[in-house]
Amino acid sequence: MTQVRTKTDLARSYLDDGVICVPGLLDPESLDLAEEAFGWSLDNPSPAAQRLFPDAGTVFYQDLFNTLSWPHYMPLVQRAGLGPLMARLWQSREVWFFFEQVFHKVGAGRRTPWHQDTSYFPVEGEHLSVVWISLDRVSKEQALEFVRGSHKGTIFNGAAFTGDDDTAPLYDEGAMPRLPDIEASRAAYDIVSWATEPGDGIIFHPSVLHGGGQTDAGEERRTVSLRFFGDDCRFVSRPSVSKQSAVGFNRNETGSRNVEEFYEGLSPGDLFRHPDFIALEAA
Ligand SMILES: O=C(O)CCC(=O)C(=O)O
Repeated sequence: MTQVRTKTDLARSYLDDGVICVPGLLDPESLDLAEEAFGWSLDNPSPAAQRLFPDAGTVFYQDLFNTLSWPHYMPLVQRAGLGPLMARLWQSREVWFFFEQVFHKVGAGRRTPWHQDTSYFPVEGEHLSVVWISLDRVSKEQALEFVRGSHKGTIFNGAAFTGDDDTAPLYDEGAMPRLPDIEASRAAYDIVSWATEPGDGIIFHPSVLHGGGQTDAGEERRTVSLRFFGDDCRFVSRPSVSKQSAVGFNRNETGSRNVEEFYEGLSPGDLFRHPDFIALEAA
């Protein structure tokens, strides 16, 4: 008999594993909206847009937290029902859009270093998700990988995303524990991944360790990664960034708001709120 996963199963898996795959999350119209939004982000880079690992000779591009892009993502978020989906997954009354991130990989590129997104942003809570949507087919070999359940463990120093050592820390040594070398001892970790078709979604807690997702020669991967938060999220302090990171750019020069403006006045332990985060229909 075919096993049908209910919404309750998904919520349980999300809570336990910190990551779930939702085949067919986007219908064809939502997928078109995702393509439009991704195209807008590529055509309108924020000052934080970066070509990562430029010496690799292939394209590994990212941009994020461009507040000018947010209206372009709302039709997708609404059409795909991501607000109500988050509310059901987390049992949260309210859901806010946190920010968008896009990745564009072209050619025989390297893996995304293992990392946790919460190392880069001063927020914690169970009501947090990343919805990762590839506009292109992704094979199991090229899938983004996750360490199941790691969202319940240590929050490590950020990966610096430079050089050959993927555990090289973003913040000063000692500020947070250094990332373990997961690639060097993969068997010691419970690593999960899924092949995806355009329109499938992978939903993960931003504290889950994730990495991988390399592309091969002649291939392109266009990815939209949307972030959401809900009721229980609180502001936490993170070390100040001593090296250039995507968080520290001045976006104002393009008319985008800066990340820091959304944290003004918050002290560690405060509910993570700002009136300019977009509140979504949650039911
Ligand atoms: O798509 C990738 O290679 C990286 C994705 C990622 O790290 C994220 O969405 O947080």
